[in-house]
Amino acid sequence: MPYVNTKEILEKANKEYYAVAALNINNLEFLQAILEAGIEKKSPLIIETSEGAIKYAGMGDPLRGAKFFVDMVKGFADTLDIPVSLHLDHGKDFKYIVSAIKAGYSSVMIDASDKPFEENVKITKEIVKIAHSVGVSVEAELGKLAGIEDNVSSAESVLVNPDEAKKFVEETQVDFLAPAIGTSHGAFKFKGEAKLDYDRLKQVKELTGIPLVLHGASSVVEEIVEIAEKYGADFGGSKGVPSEILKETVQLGINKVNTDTDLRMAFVAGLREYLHNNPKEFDPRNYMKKGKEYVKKVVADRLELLGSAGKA
Ligand code: TD3
Ligand code: ZN
Repeated sequence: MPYVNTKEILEKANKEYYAVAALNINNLEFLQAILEAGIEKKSPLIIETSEGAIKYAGMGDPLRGAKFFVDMVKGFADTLDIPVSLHLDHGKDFKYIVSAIKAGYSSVMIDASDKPFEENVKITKEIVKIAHSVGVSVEAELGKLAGIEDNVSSAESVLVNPDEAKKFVEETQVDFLAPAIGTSHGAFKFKGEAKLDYDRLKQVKELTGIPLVLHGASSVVEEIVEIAEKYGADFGGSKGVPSEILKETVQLGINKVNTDTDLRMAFVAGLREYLHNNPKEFDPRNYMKKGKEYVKKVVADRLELLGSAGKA
């Protein structure tokens, strides 16, 4: 099974009550590590890139960056037996959204969650019209996530209103919805105990029935933090969404679990460890090995936890 539509992956997950990891990449090495985990666990995969990733890869040109990721992801996917899709994460700028659609992304997110409800509806509707006309599926967001990462920022969180979610899905015909239920982007998600609004999530699922997306879902893996800090990192105060809580959200209707921070931390832990232990090394194919190994391990554990292992 090659490069597929994200909708295909998520509708199966919705029917069979599991979630698929959506994993952010900026380069070849993270993609290789993620694919290796997916192959090993026989799991479908959603690869996603932010607008920042497209800008980075394309040396400033959105269409060039988007084409690069489509070529790379589709090129690999066509040689594999697991379903793989490519998604634009947090699309905000029409230039990037249209570039992703033109280049051949399987799905795009339009994130107008910082706008008033009616404006979010209007903007999302426009993107849905363009994307659906060429078979690309669409994700949108309701409520606001706190935290700052790339160009996605918001000072405080605003949780989703379930009645608005129902109205939003009916009016926009969006394919997947990301309801804000208390997570945030980055490595510092909770000051005290980790807590999400399960009731709201349950209501949104009952009222919409469509595949739901959890943003800011990284767990900040303890073993990884320990390794990174042993070799010089300072991740003091970091805290993610614990595994048990993630599992609970899947039972309540989450089908796509966005993960970036955990991969970044895993890679840098491996990189630090390797460089510390091999001071004479300067071949990137060697010094990136441990980073890739840790990314693969973190992803493989996640695929098991979310229930997508064996679903390819
Ligand atoms: O959308 N994302 C990916 C990262 C945000 C923009 O770069 C997420 O929701 C995952 O967030 P995290 O920080 O928990 O991995
Ligand atoms: Zn996000």
